[in-house]
Amino acid sequence: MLAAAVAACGPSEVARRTPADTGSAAPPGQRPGIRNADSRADTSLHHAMPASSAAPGTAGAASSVAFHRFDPMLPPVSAERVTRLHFTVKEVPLRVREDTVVAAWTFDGDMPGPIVHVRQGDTVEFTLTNGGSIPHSMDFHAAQIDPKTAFRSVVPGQSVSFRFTPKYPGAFLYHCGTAPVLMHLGSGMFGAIIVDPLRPLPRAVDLVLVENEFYLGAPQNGIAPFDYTKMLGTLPDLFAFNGRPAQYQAAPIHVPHGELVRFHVVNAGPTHPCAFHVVGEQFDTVYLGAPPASAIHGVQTFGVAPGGGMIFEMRADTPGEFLFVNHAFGHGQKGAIGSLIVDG
Ligand SMILES: [Cu+2]
Repeated sequence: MLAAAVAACGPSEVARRTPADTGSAAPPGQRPGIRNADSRADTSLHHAMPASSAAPGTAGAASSVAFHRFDPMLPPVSAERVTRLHFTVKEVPLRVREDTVVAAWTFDGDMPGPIVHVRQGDTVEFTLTNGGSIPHSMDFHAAQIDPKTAFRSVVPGQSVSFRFTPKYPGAFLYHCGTAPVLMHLGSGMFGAIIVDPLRPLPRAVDLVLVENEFYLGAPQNGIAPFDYTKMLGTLPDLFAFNGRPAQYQAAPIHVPHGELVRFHVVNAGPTHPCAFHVVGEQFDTVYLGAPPASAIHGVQTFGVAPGGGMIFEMRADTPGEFLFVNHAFGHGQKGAIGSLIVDG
């Protein structure tokens, strides 16, 4: 029943439905061959980068790009203790609102990328293949690993592989770390990896919300590029949970009354914190660190730092419609808002 209430639209479906051709208009200075062999150490080189926007899609592609609601349900954790992941970088146009198509840089064709769900102590064997037009990389915040090797950038057509074992449970960000990170992270290259503790948390309706900001330039052929100068200015045009501003107001998330609801909130930023709050409720539990440790109770609002993730639990005392918001309301008003309907 719950599954039926939440629109089924996994990232892989989106990838199939969106045009893969992104054209060849990558901005000057972001071609293969630029100095970005290491994903973090060369971040300081952003001064040398042009204040440019993302590559637009092919001419006329915008009208053929359909809107898809992003499924916020956490997929089940595998019974296998080794998780093999193979992501492909795709630079694709994405419709994020009825009137807005953006030139996104993505993992597997959607923004955010696929939700990954593993267990503490599992082994993650990861491969990234660069199907884009410029170098890209992958940085898992759930990993403790030599970043210079694992998180290195790869040029188009090549792959990088590494493995890691999540040491702590929690809700973690992953993102492209290629310089300038602000541009890559800010153009759609992010997602969530949820790591369960060895002893599972109480049964709940598990939801994943990844917040991000949009800094957009003037549309070209109906497709808005991401604007690096605006990113540096840190005044976003839009915010979203799971890549589409206010998508869960248009199509709310339904849960049965009496169920524990667990929000795994990851903040991709790239710059602003998320003051997570549910109107008409309080969080029974917020885990400040690796759950189930560091739990606090009776919380109205709690901040999720950019680059961070927090787990929030609530059981609605009454059926009704509960808005979940970034209570930094200038940001909530720009799209970091959604509706949770607790059915009676
Ligand atoms: Cu990238």
